Amino acid sequence: MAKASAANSGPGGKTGVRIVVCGEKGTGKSSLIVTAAADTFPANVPPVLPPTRLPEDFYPDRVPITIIDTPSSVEDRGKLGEELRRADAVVLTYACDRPETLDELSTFWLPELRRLEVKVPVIVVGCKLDLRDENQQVSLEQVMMPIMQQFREIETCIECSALKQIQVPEVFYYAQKAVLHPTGPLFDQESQALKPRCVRALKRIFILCDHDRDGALSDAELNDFQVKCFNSPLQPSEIVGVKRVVQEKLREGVNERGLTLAGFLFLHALFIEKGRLETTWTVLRKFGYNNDIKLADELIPYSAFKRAPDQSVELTNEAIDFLKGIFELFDADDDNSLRPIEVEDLFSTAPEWYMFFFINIIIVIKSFSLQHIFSKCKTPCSSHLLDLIVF
Ligand SMILES: Nc1nc2c(ncn2[C@@H]2O[C@H](COP(=O)(O)OP(=O)(O)OP(=O)(O)O)[C@@H](O)[C@H]2O)c(=O)[nH]1
Ligand SMILES: [Mg+2]
Repeated sequence: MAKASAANSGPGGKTGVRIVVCGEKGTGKSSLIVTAAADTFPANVPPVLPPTRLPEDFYPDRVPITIIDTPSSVEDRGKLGEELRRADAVVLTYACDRPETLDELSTFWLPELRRLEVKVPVIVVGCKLDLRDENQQVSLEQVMMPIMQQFREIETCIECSALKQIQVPEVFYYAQKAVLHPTGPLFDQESQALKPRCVRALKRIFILCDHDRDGALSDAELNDFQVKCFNSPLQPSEIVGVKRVVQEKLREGVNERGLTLAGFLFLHALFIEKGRLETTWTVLRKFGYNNDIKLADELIPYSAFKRAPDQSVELTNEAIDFLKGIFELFDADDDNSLRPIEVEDLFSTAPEWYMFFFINIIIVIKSFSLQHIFSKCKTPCSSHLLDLIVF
């Protein structure tokens, strides 16, 4: 049963997206919803529509959307709050022909969402674009930039006209996209940089794709990566194009062996900056990461192997060769030992608890000599320690 529903779910396991539309009275909320769903501008709309469903084939992500219209009267604020608390995303409207409704976004609506602790992406929508004063010289970007800087929860802003059917489907597309491919876990808006957990995950993916472990993705490795994530190969000219874009902005992003880790991370930051978050999310999800950028439990190896008192554990030659290879790879200064910074690098792609676990072992090893540890293994507590080391 659980498997069947997982198969029917969209990116990140979502089976539906609930978008709540709110904003000042008469800004065009209900007309926008009807026009999006029915593809025609309604002559008359009731003040508040019943929930409107957009079928799963409405947008490419194939996740059905439920749009909730809301009342704008002050008496109905309780109902509005209830709906907002159940929202996956909020569409917040103003009217392009009434500048005061834009001002009210920062004086009332956005602070109100914060007060209600609605922590979902907000799409600001300027309705009735057809009525905008043509002499108005300021661009949407100029108007919205300071508001977006103050209220980072605004995912995007867009102007539309339900009457002229301009950019109406886009409104709910962006809202759905903000839910299915959220910015928050990937990118820090304040510092304009990838978040540490995202960097760690991408670094692990890079290492997994760098089959010959030469610190760069060759054209063939890039192509394998592309096929794995997007089911289609890259044309040679596309590979050249990708590398050129990276190299132009970040010289060390490409070397004679291919795309470096710095280049790979840069490329993802660029996708996110350009609003192509679905690209980075597709990559992360293909490699088993969930919406919190944590690896799915079944991908984390866990051995329930228990040693009987008269049994011992030995690594196979293949395991030893593999570990030696890894050791040499991370022994950047070739001094046959891993300095703390090299150890940190070695475990930087592991889940947090893994890292904690290994760093603790290393601390123990550093504070005892190995012989000391083995001599102590006769006590139950230290025998557990030996298990950890063997693991
Ligand atoms: N010119 C123009 N008029 C629009 C557009 N969208 C809505 N309107 C008109 O604006 C008025 C208000 O539209 P509604 O859709 O009822 O707005 P609302 O925000 O739902 O209003 P309340 O529910 O009363 O808060 C109606 O007369 C609509 O016909 C548009 O894109 N262009
Ligand atoms: Mg209405």
